[in-house]
Amino acid sequence: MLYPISTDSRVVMDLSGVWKFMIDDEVKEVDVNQPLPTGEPMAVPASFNDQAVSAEIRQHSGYVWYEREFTVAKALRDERLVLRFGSATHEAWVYVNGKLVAQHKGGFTPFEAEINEFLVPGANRLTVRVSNLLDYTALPVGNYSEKTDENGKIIRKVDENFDFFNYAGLHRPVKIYSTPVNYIEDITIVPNVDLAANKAEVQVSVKTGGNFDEVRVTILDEQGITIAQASGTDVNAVIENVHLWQPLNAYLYRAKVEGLNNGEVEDVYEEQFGVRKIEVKGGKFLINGEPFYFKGFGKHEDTHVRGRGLDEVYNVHDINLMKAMGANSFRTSHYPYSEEMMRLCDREGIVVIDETPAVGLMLSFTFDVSILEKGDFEDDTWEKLRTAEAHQQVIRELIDRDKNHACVVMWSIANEAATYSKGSYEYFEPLFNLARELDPQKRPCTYVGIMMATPKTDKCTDLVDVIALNRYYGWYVQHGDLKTAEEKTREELLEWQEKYPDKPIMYTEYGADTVAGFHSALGEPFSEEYQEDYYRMNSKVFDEIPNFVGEQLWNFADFQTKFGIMRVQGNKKGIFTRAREPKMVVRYLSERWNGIPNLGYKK
Ligand code: BDP
Repeated sequence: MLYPISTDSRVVMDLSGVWKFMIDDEVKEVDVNQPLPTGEPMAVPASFNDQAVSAEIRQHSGYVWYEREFTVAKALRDERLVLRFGSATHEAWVYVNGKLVAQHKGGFTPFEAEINEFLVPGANRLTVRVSNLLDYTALPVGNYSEKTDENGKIIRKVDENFDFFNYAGLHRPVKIYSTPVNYIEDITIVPNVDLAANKAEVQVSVKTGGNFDEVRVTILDEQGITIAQASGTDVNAVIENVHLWQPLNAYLYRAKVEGLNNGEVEDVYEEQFGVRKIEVKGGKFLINGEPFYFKGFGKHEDTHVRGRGLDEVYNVHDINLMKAMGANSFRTSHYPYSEEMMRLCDREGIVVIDETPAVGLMLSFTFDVSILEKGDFEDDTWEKLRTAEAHQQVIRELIDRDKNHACVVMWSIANEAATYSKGSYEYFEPLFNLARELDPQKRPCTYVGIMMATPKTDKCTDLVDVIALNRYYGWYVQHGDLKTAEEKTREELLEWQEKYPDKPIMYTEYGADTVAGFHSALGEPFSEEYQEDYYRMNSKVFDEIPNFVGEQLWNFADFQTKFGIMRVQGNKKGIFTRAREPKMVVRYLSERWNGIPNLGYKK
């Protein structure tokens, strides 16, 4: 799916701003043919939860309504007009002048609809009903319950089966873009690099709507100089002396795609792309033929007041903080991030592990691994969950959206699922097959494994290209005992390496809750000293393991969660506070990471 941009043939209108908002109390039916009976302001894009100073709004589970007016200039009315949502979390019903024009489930991927037939001259009313409900059919997974109060009103409740606040609303930009009636619908770019010959063959496939006599593809370099040109909806362009996209040293070519009729260009779209080669071989993760070492983070889209709403200021700032630390990568834990962030990472050379919103696929929890090691362990996760359909849909939508991004080097199909339980392989195998079939660039695939999924208990490792581990030795287990934690870390990593000598291993989470400003001469847990000792211990072990190819810690910054006895104002595992002030450990990690090359570490 193409990102909406203005070109010689296209106009983009941004509907960001202050909309009207109300909670649906489910007592009085909302009439979409009338303006919403509310004066409550709500800024878009953003979560609704923290903007209003209202516990009722913040904690609401159920449906909410948004509305605003818009006008389309007369000059555009004969164009094809598309209303597009960057995301609506988690489900949306969209009405233009009271008519349903789109419905979409899944809170982290874009959707759009042509709206020409619903428009009137002058003011048009755009009304959106949004649900933040999650259950056993949805991703992420929520524990859903409802009851009826004494007045007959339904009280719904979502208990997050995951460790981040269930922020919701119109999180990403809402736009109307125009295209001509004959238009470029999609572009797929696959660069095949010949490293030895220093050249690349770039396959560009174009999907069109309507009719064109000719489709013309031009490849331009960063200076705007034409490198290649060809006609057709499936072209192969050769780039000699290719300028590779490298981690932290991005180079972006452009594919200019034009649709022509009678020799005249009707529609034009430009898609940026990077040329790079990703391989997993002999226990190494190779970018452009060289072993890459992941240094970075699991993150969240999470900022003060905006919640999970797009915040480009924080996006730019976060990437600058990463670069200053010598980091080179992050994972979009635990859902697809905004398209704006993906474009920024392409530009900045930040390496991304792109994750689906499949989190919370685990209905029982224990740190007692010995139970899992006994015979054929089975809990009721794969019996009770009905997420397969949503999972397939999101894999389709994520790959469709992000397939051309140079920054994306691997797909993460899930975070911490019950891959130690019987039935998990049967659940995941078709999903891995689907991702591998759909991705035109055939990137590696993984899932991120929970602590209980050990070399002995995990049932799905055969499916992954890279063993990605979330580990909390020294925090959730061996709490405060870094010496034993070190032994356990080493023991487990060596066991993985021995069992799967060809698969690279990396940490996708490790961390310790740390209260900024809390210090301890004894290095007690929760102190800034403990956080630093914890990371030093882990680094030491990582450097001993030959196939260990990366460290992405948990978490970049403190973030908001649901209320819980282990959470004070949310999760404090950030190495930055939520306001992005560094904790003490940032100095140590910056020194370590600035000393580790992106390519060629552990040759
Ligand atoms: C892991 C989860 C992550 C949590 C983290 C933690 O993947 O979402 O926030 O642990 O407990 O289980 O801090």
